[in-house]
Amino acid sequence: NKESSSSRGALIVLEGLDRCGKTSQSGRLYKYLDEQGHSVESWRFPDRNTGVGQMISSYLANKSQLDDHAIHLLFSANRWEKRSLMEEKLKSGTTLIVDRYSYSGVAFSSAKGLDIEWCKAPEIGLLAPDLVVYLDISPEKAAERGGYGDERYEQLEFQKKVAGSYLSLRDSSWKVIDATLSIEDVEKKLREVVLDCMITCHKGKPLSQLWP
Ligand code: Z5A
Repeated sequence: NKESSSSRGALIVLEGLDRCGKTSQSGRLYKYLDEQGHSVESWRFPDRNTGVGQMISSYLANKSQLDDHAIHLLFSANRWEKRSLMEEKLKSGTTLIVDRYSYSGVAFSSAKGLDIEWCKAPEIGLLAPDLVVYLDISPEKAAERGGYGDERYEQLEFQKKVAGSYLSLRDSSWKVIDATLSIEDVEKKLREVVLDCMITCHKGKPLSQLWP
């Protein structure tokens, strides 16, 4: 399931618990790469702007109820509806910084008790990231950051389960950054691993698909 390509952009995914700093770091990384003259875009999942995304947003805000399997498939569909655009952008040389991806899908749904292999199945065939960065913070420390909002998963007990799910998903290719360091120190470490990855992609590393 490999495809050949040359001088393409990199697919960079940021993962982690709620409030680990993904949004802050995506913004900083985007600004840095853009200023360095790279073609770069900042994406996030769920993408709440699509029809599917609006259903997800309403569920997260507790405005609608859905079976756990059904919401899992919607999160996955939300990635599938962006797949061809993602491939187009990467092949045309644009690097994508993506705040949450399939790993969030599997980590959050399996934390509810759904079978992990069942959770992975609808993600098969999506583009595999060139780099997954896990911003590592304990659920307790994350909860101290300004408190949680009102969204469905923003509860300490549930975040503890999600942390456990992420642990079982992590593999040696993931880059783990201590998210309790200062924003500037996290930013510096993130830049290093991202620039390394971008060089590998520019040199012609082929795009591949989930799950490797
Ligand atoms: N979900 C799912 O179930 N299935 C899926 O397939 C996908 C997602 C894709 C919505 O996500 C929910 O959907 C999410 C997973 C689930 N539920 N939860 N939990 P979202 O993207 O809308 O929400 P979020 O990812 O949880 O984002 P967030 O709350 O915006 O957190 P963040 O982006 O990781 O953190 P932040 O906004 O950058 O920072 C949080 C605060 O900490 C802020 O005040 C910062 O100034 C501060 N901060 C950041 N870094 C630091 C450092 N280094 N030191 C001190 N303070 C810091």
